Amino acid sequence: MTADLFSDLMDDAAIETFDDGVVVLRRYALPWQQELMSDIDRVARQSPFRQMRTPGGHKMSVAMTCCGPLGWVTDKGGYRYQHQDPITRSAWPAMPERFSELASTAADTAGFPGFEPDACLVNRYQPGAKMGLHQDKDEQDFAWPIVSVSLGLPVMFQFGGLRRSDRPERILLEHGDVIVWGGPARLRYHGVLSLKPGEHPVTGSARYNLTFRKAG
Ligand code: MD3
Ligand code: FE
Repeated sequence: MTADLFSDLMDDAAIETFDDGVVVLRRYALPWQQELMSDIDRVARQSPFRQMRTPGGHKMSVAMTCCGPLGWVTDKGGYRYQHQDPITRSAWPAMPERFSELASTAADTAGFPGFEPDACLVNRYQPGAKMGLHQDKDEQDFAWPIVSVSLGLPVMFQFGGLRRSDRPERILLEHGDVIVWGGPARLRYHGVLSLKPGEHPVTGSARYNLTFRKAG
């Protein structure tokens, strides 16, 4: 992509501050959608998508894989980041350059310069897959934001407060949306409602979500 085309596309991208610490870059990832999809394929050929079990023994409906130096895992030993993929018993796949570039550019745009993620969690939702309300708190330093990239079928996202009992707001996450979750938003409860069946030209019957983290 040329620099001119990039500026033209970015002029059209809408930047909204949705809540304290939440910067929404609607459609921001569209220029990279094909490359992102082939990078996801490459990552998943090395470390396959798998449905992990929670410490309580429930199989998650979302299938996950990771790339970068650290990957997030859950099993009966708990939730944690580690350098090895428990399936391949090797290092996670390297973070594709386009991934880290997109994440740090988005974070910079949102007011978090110097963001260099060391973990990218790749979530794959098939129809019916969902993620209950939770906080992301397995990372070392909550001063760094989390950057999320949505690809494929739209899903209703739930954005709660700092207590599980706070009633969540609903936001539709759509193909290409990039959201930077920092500051006071970083520890808010959030989740994803069940994916409705559909067909997307880029991802078929699935939705993918990339979350970039500075975990270590
Ligand atoms: C708000 N993923 O992987 S992305 C997760 O769509 C996760 O797959 C969802 O929650 C998904 O942990 C939501 C949006 C998101 C990600 C991380 C957050 C919102 C967040 C961390 C703090 C606050
Ligand atoms: Fe989360």
